[in-house]
Amino acid sequence: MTLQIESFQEYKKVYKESVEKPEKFWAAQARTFTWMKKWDKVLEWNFKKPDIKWFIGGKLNITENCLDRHLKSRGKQTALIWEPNDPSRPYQSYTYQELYEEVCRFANALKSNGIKKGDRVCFYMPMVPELAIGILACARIGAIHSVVFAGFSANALADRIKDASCKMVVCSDYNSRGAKNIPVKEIVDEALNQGCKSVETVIVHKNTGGAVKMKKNRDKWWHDVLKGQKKECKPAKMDSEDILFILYTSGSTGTPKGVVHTCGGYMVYTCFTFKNVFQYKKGDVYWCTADIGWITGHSYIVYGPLLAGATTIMFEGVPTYPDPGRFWHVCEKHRVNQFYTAPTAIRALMAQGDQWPGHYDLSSIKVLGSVGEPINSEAWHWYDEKIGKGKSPIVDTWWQTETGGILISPLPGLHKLKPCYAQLPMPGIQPCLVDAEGKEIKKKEAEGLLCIKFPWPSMIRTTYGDHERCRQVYFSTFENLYFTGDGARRDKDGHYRIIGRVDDVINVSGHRIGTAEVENAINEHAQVIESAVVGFPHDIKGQGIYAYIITDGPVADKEVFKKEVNAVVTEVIGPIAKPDRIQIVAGLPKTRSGKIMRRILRKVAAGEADQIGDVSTLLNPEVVDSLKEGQKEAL
Ligand code: 7RM
Repeated sequence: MTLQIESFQEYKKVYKESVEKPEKFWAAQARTFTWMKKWDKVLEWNFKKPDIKWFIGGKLNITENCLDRHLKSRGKQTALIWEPNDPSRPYQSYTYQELYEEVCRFANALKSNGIKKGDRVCFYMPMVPELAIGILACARIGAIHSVVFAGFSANALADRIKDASCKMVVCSDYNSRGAKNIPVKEIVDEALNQGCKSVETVIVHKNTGGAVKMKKNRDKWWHDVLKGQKKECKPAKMDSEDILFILYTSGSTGTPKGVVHTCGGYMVYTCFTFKNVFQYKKGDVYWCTADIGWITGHSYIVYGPLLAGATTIMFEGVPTYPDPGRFWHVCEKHRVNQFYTAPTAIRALMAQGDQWPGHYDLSSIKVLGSVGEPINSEAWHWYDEKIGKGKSPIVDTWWQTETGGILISPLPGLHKLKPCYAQLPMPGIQPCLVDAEGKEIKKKEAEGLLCIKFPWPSMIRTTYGDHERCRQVYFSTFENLYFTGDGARRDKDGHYRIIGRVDDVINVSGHRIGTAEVENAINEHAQVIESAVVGFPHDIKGQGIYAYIITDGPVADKEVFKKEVNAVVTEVIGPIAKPDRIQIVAGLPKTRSGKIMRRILRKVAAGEADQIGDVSTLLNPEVVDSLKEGQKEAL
């Protein structure tokens, strides 16, 4: 098993070693896994190209490490607990032996349906056990999974299927989330009608049992393809640098990009960080409330916990259904020891009152985690007092889709906590702050752009089908550094506090949304001439979406217009990208070279127009006053 650090002293020692001799450090971690063939060389890297390779020449299968490896020692231990949306339905659980068998059966079904090593399989599913089984089955046979969050629209799904040329889509009939029933299969059909020529087969998991149309020779039921499949499936021999999965994420420009993670490094890093950040001990029950549609679900519901032989919970529902006590009810019911969620959920539940956690026995909780966005002080303290009862350390974990695993986080019980700080780098992680020119700020106490100087095993390798984009977005801003897109502050003890994105990415309820994507969607509305989207502070969501829109004439009914804009955004991207506020404007502040001055738009949206300062260099300084006026009546 990978190293579990047990004291702050040890952390300091291990960190020092990991930075002085990274290859030795990571080789020692990697050695604790099952390899079909040992690697020849630990690391080769070049941030210019970029070209990053870990455990070169090594052969492995991540599922052999998630499943087979545990069968002897914990075959009867629960691997996965599934808690359904409807609390009156029974929960399900799978032992390691059972999960192993289910994964093998579906892996065989994939093979029977023409899926081979290297093929891309898209998953568009709710949080049901079959989603975890499905992606592990892909990994078992060397197929590449691309999970698309089931809240995205048919349009967004089609774009992602096409970008990765997926050969198969796995979905469910319907998705029940809270009181809603979402016709998942119908959305898939709509997406596939948009020219997804690569898709040969659609496998449909019967979730709610509602009626769906099945297309002949293309659509098959999950339970049918499993018929007669063997409970054993030889794991494919994968190279360390073969692709494990693609996961799409938003950036400041253009369409979402497919972040690529590879087998060897991702395995070593997610297991190592899971064990250390959550201080997981044998027998503990761990729950991460994320959706597998995001990286947090990939790394810390499925791979990290299973690699570490943990018991991991998968939750189908939402925090407020049937009432705002649901999370705490689940914690009590399964005696959860580590609980990992997002600040937006904490704020939403905090707003419902202290009585909800008060109804439940939360004494099993040992560690609390936060991820996805900066956690504000009020939420941190509520989480600490009302959920952790002042005795469960909070780990504020900072990382990204691109980093594959947690890079900066306190280690619970080891580090002295500093509220709202992600604190210190994990072993092997070398963060730095740079100024706008890319010069490293050596002074300890500083604020700057967060970069990473040295590779770590689970870092992004490329953006699928477009390596140049990967270079340009992450490795070209500053020479020889990985640029995170985040700004951060560092205190005199070297602890980091993440401030947030410095690019045109908005973090809405912990979800990354590119302003350009939302603008493109809004511009699809027939009456829209131009739009500009910025983030603004939002009490629950962290950031909300604020859209400035120029229309081709007066808008007759503003409420109808707002509904139409929301509808078009929902259609192009999905409901998560709907603007919270819309301001119809006559013009946008522009520089003489025609660039929109987003800084001004952000200030107006935040109601801080008094801080705008000098606007005389603008091409059209007169619009600023009318923007300020209009903000008060924004829809
Ligand atoms: C894991 C995940 C990444 C962006 C990242 C940050 C923000 C994530 C924290 C955070 C402050 C944190 N992946 N972010 N964690 N900001 N404190 N603990 O969220 O790719 O979807 O988003 O999220 O801006 O760049 S992600």
